[in-house]
Amino acid sequence: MDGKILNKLKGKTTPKIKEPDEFRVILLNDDYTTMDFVVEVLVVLFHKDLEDANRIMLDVHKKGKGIVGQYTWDIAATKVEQVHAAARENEFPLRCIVEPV
Ligand code: TYC
Repeated sequence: MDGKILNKLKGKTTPKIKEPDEFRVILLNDDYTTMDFVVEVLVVLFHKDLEDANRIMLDVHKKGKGIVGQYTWDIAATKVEQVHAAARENEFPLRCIVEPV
């Protein structure tokens, strides 16, 4: 049965608000960015502790990519820009991407 009709029958209204969509920031491996730089990025830009930062960096290094975190669109897009700006400044090819959850 149609959801709205069913809701009416039950005396409910269709919810008009929903949680904001979430996006994953995915870090990509490369052969040139130093491990230390990746760890620094994870600590400074993503507020990971050293242990988490090392774990994520090694996971990306071994598997080719890995999830750094899940954010709303604006935050995710800003993180990606910040990573690319820091990488560019330090002449590393480090890349990250956003994907919908
Ligand atoms: N593969 C790099 C190295 O061996 C380290 C690295 C890890 C680079 C994670 C990017 O997202 C990355 N120096």
